[in-house]
Amino acid sequence: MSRFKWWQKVVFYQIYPRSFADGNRDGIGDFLGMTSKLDYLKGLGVTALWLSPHFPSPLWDCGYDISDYTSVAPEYGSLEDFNTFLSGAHRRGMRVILDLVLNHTSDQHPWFLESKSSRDNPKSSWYVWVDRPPNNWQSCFDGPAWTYAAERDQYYYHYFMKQQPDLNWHHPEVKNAMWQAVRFWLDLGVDGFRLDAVGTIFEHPDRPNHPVPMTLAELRHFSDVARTPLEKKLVAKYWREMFMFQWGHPHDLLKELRLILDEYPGDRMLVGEDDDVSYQGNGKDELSLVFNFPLLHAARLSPAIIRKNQKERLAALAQISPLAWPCNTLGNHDSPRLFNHFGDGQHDAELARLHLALMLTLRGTPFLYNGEEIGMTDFILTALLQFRDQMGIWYYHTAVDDLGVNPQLALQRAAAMTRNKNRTPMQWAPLPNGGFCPPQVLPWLPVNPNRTKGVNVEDQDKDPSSLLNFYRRMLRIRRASPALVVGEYSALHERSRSYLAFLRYTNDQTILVILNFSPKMRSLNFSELAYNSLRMIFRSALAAPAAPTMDLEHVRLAPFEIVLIELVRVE
Ligand code: TEU
Ligand code: CA
Repeated sequence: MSRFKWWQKVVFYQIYPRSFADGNRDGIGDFLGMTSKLDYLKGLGVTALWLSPHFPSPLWDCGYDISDYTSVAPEYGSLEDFNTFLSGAHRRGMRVILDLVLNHTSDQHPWFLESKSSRDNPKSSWYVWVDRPPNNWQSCFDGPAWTYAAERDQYYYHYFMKQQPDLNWHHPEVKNAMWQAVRFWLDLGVDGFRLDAVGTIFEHPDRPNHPVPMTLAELRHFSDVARTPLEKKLVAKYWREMFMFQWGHPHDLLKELRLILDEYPGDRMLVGEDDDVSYQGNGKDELSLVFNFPLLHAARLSPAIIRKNQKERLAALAQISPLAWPCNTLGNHDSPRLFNHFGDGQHDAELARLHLALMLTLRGTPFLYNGEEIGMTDFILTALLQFRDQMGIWYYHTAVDDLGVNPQLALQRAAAMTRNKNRTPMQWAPLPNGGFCPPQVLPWLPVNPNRTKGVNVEDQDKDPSSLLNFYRRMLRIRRASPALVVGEYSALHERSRSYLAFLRYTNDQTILVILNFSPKMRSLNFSELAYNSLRMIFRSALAAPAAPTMDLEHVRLAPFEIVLIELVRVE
């Protein structure tokens, strides 16, 4: 496996710093807390960490509105605390990448405050200023994309919230300033970056109107009320078209960034928050990875949908370059939590195990999201005062004030669409605040009540049959199986609608992966496969049907069972 880069062999784990571990007991996660959990992460078996932004921020977008790119938000600790965390992770053989938000800064960043102050200061064109809105562009968060600044009697552009003004990346000084920030963290030894919203960095130069006959608020409302297949199809079309002129492909910029990282030792890596494989360039001159978002955004995970997704993704990557590497994920800080999103309300515990097995057996680098290992679920807030995601607060007020939606209904809709639900504090113990912070301290978001119903690390740590111990076991199996880490993929039994079967293979190892997505027992025949002997690596059904001898002609699968068999060929 030595010919592969470290980021092709690791399992990433996304930490949302504000919600992971509170070391100074103020209800907000911090580096002290994160450092105290490095042994937990090592024991879990993840080998690379992605931190959502830890930089100073006014928190309009929970930290994705940055007011200082080369510092640590005081509530998360000091730069020294960051270095303690980084060296602690490296000492345990774990890599660390940071979140790099290139498209925009906070409107409280000194760069914007200066730019906004007049029309002729040194930073006046570091952002996108116009005399009046040239088009109907919308922000994806809060209404029109052009906001007025009285100080210079002009409007500035923002793809996201008005508190997140877009940088003008055509300006060479913007690039130099941001590359300095990149070098600051690379010099400290970080192993790479997750590039936030790379597609929004450049907009269409002619700034044409989008063709959708409604505003963002009306489209969000239409998304909520759409019922017929035609309406739902129109919703999807409108979401695609509303922002189509506000996205671009910054390939040249990313090539420049890649060259900076390549100056440093240790194969520093870049993963883009996008699913367009063209960002992987020729396999080594742009991004190392992009996410397989089509799988994350699938309506449900069925064998047929997964098979089609893999066929398309692997073909698209192969077309880019034999070096282009896949990357799969089923959850992050923006998406509903995997456990309920891809559960069916009846077999959620079995499906959570099946979906993890899928992430760890598909070809490519898996990204896990903190809390999924204990089956954390979305927590739907019931009071606007609890909201921390402005996207939801804006939607509530717009729905009530502009669209006349009933306040109770608007609150339900806003709570369902916002990202508070999948960002609640990590549940460490069956305690009042889930062991995240002391009982008398108010956490920045409420802790999901299911913390006392077994959804916590402490209870699951001592239960051999818990999801947490299943994650630990599956991660250990993957680490010990080169074919699962770097092997090729080939689908089997492609017409099956109830189970997924495929091979992962290298020159030295072949593993048959079988995932039963149905609640029914199966008896399968894989006699078409050539082998001399078999080695059962793992099967998840403890009460698996006792097979007289294990042969591939009669593979009995229990409901939702995971089976990994090594096919040994003795030449
Ligand atoms: O998200 C970019 C992006 O895709 C969002 O428009 C996403 O669709 C939205 O969060 C609704 O799900 C990145 C970050 O992941 C997100 O947390 C930030 O809010 C956003 O950029 C702005 O930095
Ligand atoms: Ca932009």
